[in-house]
Amino acid sequence: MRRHRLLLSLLLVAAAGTATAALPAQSAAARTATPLDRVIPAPASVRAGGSPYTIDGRTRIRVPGGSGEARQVAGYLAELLRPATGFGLPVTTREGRDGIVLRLGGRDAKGLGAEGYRLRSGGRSVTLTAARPAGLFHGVQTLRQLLPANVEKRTAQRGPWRIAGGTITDTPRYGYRGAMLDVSRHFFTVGQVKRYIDQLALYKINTLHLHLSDDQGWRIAIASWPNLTTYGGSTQVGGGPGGFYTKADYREIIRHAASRYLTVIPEIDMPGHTNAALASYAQLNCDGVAPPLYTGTKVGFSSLCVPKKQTYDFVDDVLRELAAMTPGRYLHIGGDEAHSTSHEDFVAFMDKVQPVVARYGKTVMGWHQLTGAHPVKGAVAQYWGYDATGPEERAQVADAARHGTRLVLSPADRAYLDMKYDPSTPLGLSWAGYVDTRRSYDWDPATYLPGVPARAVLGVEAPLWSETLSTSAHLEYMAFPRLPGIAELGWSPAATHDWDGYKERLAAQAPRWDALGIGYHRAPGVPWPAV
Ligand code: TNX
Repeated sequence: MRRHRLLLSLLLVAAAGTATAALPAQSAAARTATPLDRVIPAPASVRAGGSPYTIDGRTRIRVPGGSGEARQVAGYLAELLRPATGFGLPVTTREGRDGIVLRLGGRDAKGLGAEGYRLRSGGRSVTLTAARPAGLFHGVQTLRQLLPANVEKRTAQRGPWRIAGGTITDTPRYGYRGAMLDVSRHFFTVGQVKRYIDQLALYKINTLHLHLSDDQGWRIAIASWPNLTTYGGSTQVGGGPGGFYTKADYREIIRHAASRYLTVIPEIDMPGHTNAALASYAQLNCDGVAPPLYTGTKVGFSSLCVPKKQTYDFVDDVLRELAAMTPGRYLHIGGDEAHSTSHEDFVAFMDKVQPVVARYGKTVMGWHQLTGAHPVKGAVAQYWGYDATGPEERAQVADAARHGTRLVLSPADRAYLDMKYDPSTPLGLSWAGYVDTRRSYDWDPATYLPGVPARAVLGVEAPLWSETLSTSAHLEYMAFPRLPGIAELGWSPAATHDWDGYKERLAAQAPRWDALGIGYHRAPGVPWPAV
């Protein structure tokens, strides 16, 4: 029996040899294993050494005694590796000391928390250990980056598929590591959003904030106010056809995000940025007259009618339906650039709407203008100021943070992926200045806002506003290479922060983006490999 099996595996290896004989040769760089620390985000701790592990035709993916979720992660890993390696990579729940082993819980998982993992690689196996399935998933992203970039291709490639020997122990600095996509200014389909989610997951981003409504379009179906989407969703910047998500579409986005361990935070921006809603329902306007749909890019001209009772019936219905279809903890209520709302009205509106979020079992998130009203207990404010933001505004945010409001940091001249890299960037805006790759990486979330206690910072988020962006290629050109830098600020310990080292690791991602079909910007200052 044993001999029989040996013979079989010899045959398999031989077959694998002939099958790959016709494949393009692997570059020298790909033949030597990637060092364990050449990963983004930088792992918290790396101990290199020992023999590498090589994935081959006999490799199994083991989930010893595997629970449902651990098996799903194993299945995801198998699907990731099979096309390029050409190996079967069967997933098994049998114990064994060889192959790729995914272990949930146990002694070795102590201290790894909700998202951490340990990766041990040696001659016989590579083992991922985590306390929670999210940790296994993040470990898989590390494993993936340690393999040659060709592993991302969907057709058979030549190996070897080697993982350097040693141990990585890795836990995140912040629990909130977000990216925002504006699907209002230009609409993006479910497929486009899923594609972006997959790109975010590669860098251990765990939150997708969807900007679902703005002046130019309402993108989420609300059954009690159907015109919001049928009319309010019918256009976009430049006058295109727009679009919207049915509840089933939205659930599909949430399902896909969850499969990549991302939580979705939906945003309904209020009381400004509401022209699409005002155009859809005349009764929401103070004068009872619906304005026309808007396809330009100006901000700050619209407002819900704060004194009117119908406004709160509307808000209640929208937040109730949104809460019912959102498993995550947060509902984002916007609150930025309400330039057509008086300060008194803004405060009255925010104070009235925040308890509605709580009534439907959710926690309020808002842009940092929320700190100019009275943030409720537990509220999260998203800071989007920049170097030109005045000291009073910063002080107001810091003051709220000292009184318990938690912050997500998205400084516009650092974290906004829609800012041009430099004057020659064909897409994007520049109101916050130019944001080159180094600038977006080179700051520290813990010390960025003076007077904010470190514990008030939940994490970071990279927003991508879409006034000038209408295709996935546009999104990717703006997000790559800056998004991985924000992801690293969210995950990696401050001690790993170093532009000179980071730019080398960043450059090493380029072949992976090529293999994934991501058209990144070859930004100056990064030693990109020759094409
Ligand atoms: C400011 S950031 C806005 C958005 C724009 C963005 C463009 C924020 C909360 N409001 O309405 O799309 O600038 O960069």
